[in-house]
Amino acid sequence: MIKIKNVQYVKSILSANERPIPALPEIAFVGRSNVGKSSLINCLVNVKNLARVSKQPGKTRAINYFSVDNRFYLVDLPGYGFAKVSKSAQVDWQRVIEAYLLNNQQIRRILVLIDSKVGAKENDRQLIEWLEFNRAPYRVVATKVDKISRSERAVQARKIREALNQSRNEPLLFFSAKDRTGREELLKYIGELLEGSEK
Ligand SMILES: Nc1nc2c(ncn2[C@@H]2O[C@H](COP(=O)(O)OP(=O)(O)OP(=O)(O)O)[C@@H](O)[C@H]2O)c(=O)[nH]1
Ligand SMILES: [Mg+2]
Repeated sequence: MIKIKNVQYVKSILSANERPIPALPEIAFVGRSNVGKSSLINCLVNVKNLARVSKQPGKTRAINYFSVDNRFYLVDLPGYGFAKVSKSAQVDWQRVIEAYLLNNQQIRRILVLIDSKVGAKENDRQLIEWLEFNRAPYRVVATKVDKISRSERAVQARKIREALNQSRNEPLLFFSAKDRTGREELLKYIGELLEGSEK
């Protein structure tokens, strides 16, 4: 498991060519608005208000970079699928996200967050399909797992995999920023990703 000592907000960008220097490995967080991306990042690094959390969906509008021990970046992407946002703004966001995700050699993993209780929606399925098509490395993290019972986990995991057309043994990580379920597992996973890439 990686130890995190110093975390800093680096910058917010709207286009891929503004990515921070130095280039470091990047772990990206993507998912629907309100799914808990910013909360997960705060929980992971143990800093309360690092990434902004909001009750208003659509809060994170730019791509936010956080540097961890000058070793790698956690990247908080804007959420998609928020109904109150105009169609043209949705398309803009999609462009921003896709441009970031494509042709980025620094990305070690794209963590696709899906709400444990709500499950995967059509736009989640489209994102996964797009990631697969582009051979982008991703893994699904089911968030807010404190909202469902232990026995519901397996049921929800099956539903999410089905909705995303994934195989039954596709790994899925459960996480809760509220009770910190899955935090150590995710830190361990990120540690493995970084080790693999630093060799
Ligand atoms: N119960 C519960 N609530 C959570 C959890 N994580 C986040 N929330 C709540 O969900 C809401 C949205 O959380 P955010 O972290 O802002 O979600 P986001 O994905 O960053 O949202 P956008 O920036 O709008 O895309 C907030 O009210 C959080 O308090 C969790 O693990 N459990
Ligand atoms: Mg956010």
